[in-house]
Amino acid sequence: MKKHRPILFSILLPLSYHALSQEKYHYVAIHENSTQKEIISKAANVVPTEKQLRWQQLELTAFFHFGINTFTGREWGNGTEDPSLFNPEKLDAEQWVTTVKEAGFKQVIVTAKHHDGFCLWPTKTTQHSVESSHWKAGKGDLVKEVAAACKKHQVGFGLYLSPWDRNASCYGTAAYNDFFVEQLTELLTQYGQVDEVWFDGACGEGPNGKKQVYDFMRWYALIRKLQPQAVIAIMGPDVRWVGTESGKGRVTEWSVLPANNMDPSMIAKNSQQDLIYQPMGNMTGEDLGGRNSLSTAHGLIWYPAETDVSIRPGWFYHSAEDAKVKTAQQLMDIYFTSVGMNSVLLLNIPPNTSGLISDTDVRHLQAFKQLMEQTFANNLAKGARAQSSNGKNEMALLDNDNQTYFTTKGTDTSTTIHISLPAPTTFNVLSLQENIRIGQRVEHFALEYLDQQGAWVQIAAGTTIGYKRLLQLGTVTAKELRLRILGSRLNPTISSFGIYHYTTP
Ligand code: FUL
Repeated sequence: MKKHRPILFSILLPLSYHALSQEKYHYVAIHENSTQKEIISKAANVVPTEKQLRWQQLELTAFFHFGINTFTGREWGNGTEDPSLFNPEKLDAEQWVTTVKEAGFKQVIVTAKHHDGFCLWPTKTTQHSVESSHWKAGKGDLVKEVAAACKKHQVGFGLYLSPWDRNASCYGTAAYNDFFVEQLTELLTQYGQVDEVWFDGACGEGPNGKKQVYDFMRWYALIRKLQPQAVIAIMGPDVRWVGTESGKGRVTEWSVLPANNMDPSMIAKNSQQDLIYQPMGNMTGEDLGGRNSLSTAHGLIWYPAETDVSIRPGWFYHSAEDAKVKTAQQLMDIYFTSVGMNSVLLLNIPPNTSGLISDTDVRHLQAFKQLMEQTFANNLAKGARAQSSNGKNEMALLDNDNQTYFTTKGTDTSTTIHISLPAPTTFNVLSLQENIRIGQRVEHFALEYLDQQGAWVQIAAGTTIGYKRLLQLGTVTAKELRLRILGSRLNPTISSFGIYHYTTP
């Protein structure tokens, strides 16, 4: 019989969680003879690591795709581009960072090196960098400027370093791993704190191209040593690609997944597949962590989704796309289907050839921020009374603190919470949050309101909640509401209930 051993991270949470807690872990092994009930109960106790929790709470992060492609008009450079093309004369990294900060983004990720191999910092590993460009007479360091702007404005700082490198002559040989480790070491030691490292799964070499065996375990160990607070995303163990670049996440999004292919060493192994975007098997299914997928799991892991999407059709700036910048309303739609579907949004805003975020993008981001504020500034359920016959701590639902939570008595996995609003209220958005410090549990919920004839009418229904679930509903005006938790893996732990009114511009 195959033995599975809990790896790395078994932890016990503080006693305040005692009421519900059994042991909490970020990864747990499942033994072959486990019953479905045992598996589900284990899944309900898998929790994020501290860095995963911090990352999840950011909600909005920004991507800056910038590099030689900005000047060639390409999306994927082939590595032979002349560095002298790179000359963003008005480059202002503070403009990048303050633009996204003012729009509500809490962290940024800059493409230090994309697939073309051109490095945005002066590196000892190659001549193919800003050092060989005319920008600042070869004395510029873009990574440094972005890192400094982030530090100054207290925004998280992340790095994208493409594993696939079309310029490096050693790509395809064992020496490439040393080269890559040297690049990573420079980036992780010269620019202060790094909060996210993003390893892209893309590789367009094709069947007859170069084959590189990436030494992921070495890379992960280096990051853990040099920047232990950083999450490692996509081809990494902390954050998973949501499976699409459309901005639309999953209606049913579990952060706890079967770990058959997903303990850190397996992530590395599976990343060797030729499949673009599928480093860990099929990440595009409709429900990756539902009961069916768990029933054959050998282990369970907290592995949350990140939704990356660009504000423009391309990842890099192209003037031909200036009229195609997503509007505030489109960005709101994306917010609902990413953050509102238990994911973090990574929105790409590519700076232009002068080295600035274009006016249109700035305006649309400002309008998005306004819509967000208009919609979510006030929870319309504020001041309501909440009551459940088999629940406890109902008022935690409305206290605006996601560390406190409502839960059920005994071992109840379903409940009805009656919410009595102070006055008839018009709304069209429901917001729910689970306390993911305890785990992700809710499998099925519904919202009802009392109509004028005295009948309960269902206006919303959903499956998973996780860190946050937003549902857009038909507009209703009501005073009495019922939130029904219809199924949960263990006692549900709901930290927040909100209703809002979103008016599309
Ligand atoms: C993909 C890349 O190929 C795109 O160019 C872009 O960087 C996107 C975020 O990831 O895999």
